[in-house]
Amino acid sequence: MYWNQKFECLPREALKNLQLERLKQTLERAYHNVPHYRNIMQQESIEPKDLESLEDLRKFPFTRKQDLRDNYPYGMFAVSLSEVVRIHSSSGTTGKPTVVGYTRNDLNTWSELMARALMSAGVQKEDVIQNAYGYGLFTGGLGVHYGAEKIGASIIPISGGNTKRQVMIMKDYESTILTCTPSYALFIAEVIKEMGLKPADLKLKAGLFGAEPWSENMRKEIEEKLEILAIDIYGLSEIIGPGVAVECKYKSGLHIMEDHFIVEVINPKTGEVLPTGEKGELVFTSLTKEALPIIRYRTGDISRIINEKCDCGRTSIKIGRIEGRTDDMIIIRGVNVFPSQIEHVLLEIEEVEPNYQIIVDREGQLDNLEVQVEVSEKTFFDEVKRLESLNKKIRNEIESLLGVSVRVKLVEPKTITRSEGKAKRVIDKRKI
Ligand code: DLL
Repeated sequence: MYWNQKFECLPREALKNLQLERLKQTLERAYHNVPHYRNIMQQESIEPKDLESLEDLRKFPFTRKQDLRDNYPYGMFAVSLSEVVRIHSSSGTTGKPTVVGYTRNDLNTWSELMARALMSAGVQKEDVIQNAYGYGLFTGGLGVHYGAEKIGASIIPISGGNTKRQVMIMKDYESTILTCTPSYALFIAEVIKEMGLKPADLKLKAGLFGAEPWSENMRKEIEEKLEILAIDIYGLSEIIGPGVAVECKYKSGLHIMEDHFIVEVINPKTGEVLPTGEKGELVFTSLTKEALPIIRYRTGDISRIINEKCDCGRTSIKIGRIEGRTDDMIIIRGVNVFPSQIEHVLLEIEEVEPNYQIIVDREGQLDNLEVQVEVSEKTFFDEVKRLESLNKKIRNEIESLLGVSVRVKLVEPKTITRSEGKAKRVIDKRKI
């Protein structure tokens, strides 16, 4: 099902031509209206007119989150505030937030992309969407909201939190689609069970989950526990919000909305563009944005490009699931560790739940890695022997995958704090 078949299935040649034309306009817009872009291009002795082909994009300098911070709040805008009709921002963990603005046309584009994303997951006019992404400065809530209205589906703007009420509304209003972070979807599944309900008592059939890293095993858990199709949706506020890329029902990568964004994958250390298929940092360039044109934005997200024909008929290239971030990589005694690797191991083990936390600390000169994970309710907490062997099994598997020693702490069900938005998986207590 397509929202906009013409653009979603544009032949590659036509798509490339469109990208080139739009890229030229974007570079001009950025150069002439944003001092930051003009300065860095001048420093690198490059100008928009030096771009003759799409490949020439790699000659242009990157944009980093720090650039948005340095130009806080509105310095990266290419239009005056009188043309801006919406402002969002993302908090991040350190420093000033990143502020992003949208013109009326930008909002139309974003709604269009979200309409495509929702339809790619099978959403239709008749559907009732329970939108449990947070409404507010975060782009998740309003992003989904406008896309849903564009399609003409019924949207319930419930936002995150108050999980019992979520479940009551889900049942009584007969929600068919759930949109929220994957960790919150699992929490909702837990509360459904606690309230004595089963998936069959609900009308839910699919969900679009994103805004935080999750794994294939976590998808399996969500699909089994809620008896739905779970679709991965990706995006970031600096680029537009949710709707930069989304899976179709074949779940074999996330289709990039290539008529609006160009994606590159680079080596995060050298900045060099990597050949198709190699894993590296995603870099996006916007092609149609007016208020905040963005050139070669370094996302910090790690993935790879999948250039294969998709059975759904969309012609875009895809990216693989986000495998981690360049900045959430933890270095334990010199070994690079991604939380997603630990999640992968944990979710392969039947006796534990997908609720975990990774704690890094330092004793003297030595880094300690501790993984706290909840055992499932079926696993009796008083059977010491069984717990010991479970602990050992998890430890062995993590150690053989990562090559670093780890302490595993099994905790009782429901003791790890649940998140209603983005889950915080890693607590780094080291003071380095
Ligand atoms: O999280 C936008 C969004 C809302 C996407 C709702 C999907 C659904 P930010 O708050 O700016 O925007 O955070 C962006 O979240 O760089 C990734 O690290 C992470 N992220 C987003 N989607 C995914 C995903 C929104 N599907 C940052 N898988 C990004 C893994 C994701 N990580």
